[in-house]
Amino acid sequence: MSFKKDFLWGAAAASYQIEGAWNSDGKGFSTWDHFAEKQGAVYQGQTGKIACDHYNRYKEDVGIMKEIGLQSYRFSLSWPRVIPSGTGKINEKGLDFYSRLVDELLSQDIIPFPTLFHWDYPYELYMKGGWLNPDSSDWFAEYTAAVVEKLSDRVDRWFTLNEPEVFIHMGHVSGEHAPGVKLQKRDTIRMIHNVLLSHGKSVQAIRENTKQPAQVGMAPVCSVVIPHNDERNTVKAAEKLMFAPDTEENFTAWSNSWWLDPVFLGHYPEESLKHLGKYLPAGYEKDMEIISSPVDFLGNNHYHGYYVSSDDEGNVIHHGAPVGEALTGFNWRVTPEGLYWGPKFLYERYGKPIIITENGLSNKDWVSLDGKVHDPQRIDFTNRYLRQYKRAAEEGVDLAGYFHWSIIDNFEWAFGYRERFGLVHVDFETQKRTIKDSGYWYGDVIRSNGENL
Ligand code: GCO
Repeated sequence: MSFKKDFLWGAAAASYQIEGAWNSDGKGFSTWDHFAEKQGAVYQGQTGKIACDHYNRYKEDVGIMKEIGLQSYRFSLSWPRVIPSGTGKINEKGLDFYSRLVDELLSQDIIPFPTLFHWDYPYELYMKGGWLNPDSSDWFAEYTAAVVEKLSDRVDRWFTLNEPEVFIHMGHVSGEHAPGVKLQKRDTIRMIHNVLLSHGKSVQAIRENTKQPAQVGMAPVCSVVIPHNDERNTVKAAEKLMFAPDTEENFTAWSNSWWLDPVFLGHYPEESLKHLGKYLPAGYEKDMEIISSPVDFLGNNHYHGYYVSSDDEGNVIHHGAPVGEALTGFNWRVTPEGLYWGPKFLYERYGKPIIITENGLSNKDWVSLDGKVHDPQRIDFTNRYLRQYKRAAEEGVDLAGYFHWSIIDNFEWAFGYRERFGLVHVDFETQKRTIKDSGYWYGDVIRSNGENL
């Protein structure tokens, strides 16, 4: 046995990417509703207005999850569906959708594992400065409390934020995602601090409002640096680079240590503060205790990493893609060792159980003449990554779960419906679902608790 007996096997999705019903039953406008209106922002002008129509088809979709054999479903709630203006009046119909979804999951013995925020931010709050506003963390805590009050009699585990590195960098630095702004370094660092504070206040709101003991964590990207060989110098160089301090010149919003040290160690990385501390809000130190409110696990959304080695003098050597290497539908590299080294390095630094909250690939899937969707690439990709993850488990890394991205083909942000990540195929003209070969294969992995890998 390599994965623990209580290891949790699931699959993930997110509100804006699958729900549709963009303005139904009192839902408020989100920054992704807004961004998708912008000419050229999304592939072929596609939007999440309908998506997989999961808002209306959730019972069918939960039935498919049951047929596959999922133990848990990681979904996100649309903040403006719950509180249309972001703060203040709750939209009971919107909150009721998630209550019904939770009931349906539990009726099928599937554990609900919600993420409170997966990028569809209330437009009305964006108009008030969004995450830059000093009140933004209180807004998020208020929303968290409303959701936990409603669902925590049946939900006992939560993620606060999904990939804050992405919604800050791509949403507010490069502008490729909603809300599509391009902030300067000072504003970005201020915004990151407010997001970290939002996470901390959300953890506290969960602890204060839950109706039963609950587990809480966050689901960041955690960019992974992979040793090109097992030599000691190389491993040390890769781990050092994965948590490298930030400087004035190299700061990006992707920094693992800048994001995770405050949450898990209670402080920003000292070396980085020498360069970037001047951009933090005056008195930021008083927030660090809230930011580092104890959590129960660390999520890691891993798709691909990059390889490095070290020469005898400790100089880092970057190993680029070999000619003709395997690539996914998105032209992402296939780097399965990342699901060994990433969890290992993260566990050694932060000491919290690891959950792979996303892992998967987009693939050029279609329904074959036999009516099935044959996706051997997804099976082979997932087999390779899970074997590496299993290796980490066998070596004692505390692994609590794995969520495949995604349960269903969905709206892939700026690429619309071009990229198919699902274990289940969707015909977006008819909304017909077809479980892919990988979905059936994954069910066998779950039933064997990974022993058949
Ligand atoms: C992310 C998001 C998902 C994406 C998936 C594929 O990690 O970017 O959490 O919403 O759809 O990762 O890019």
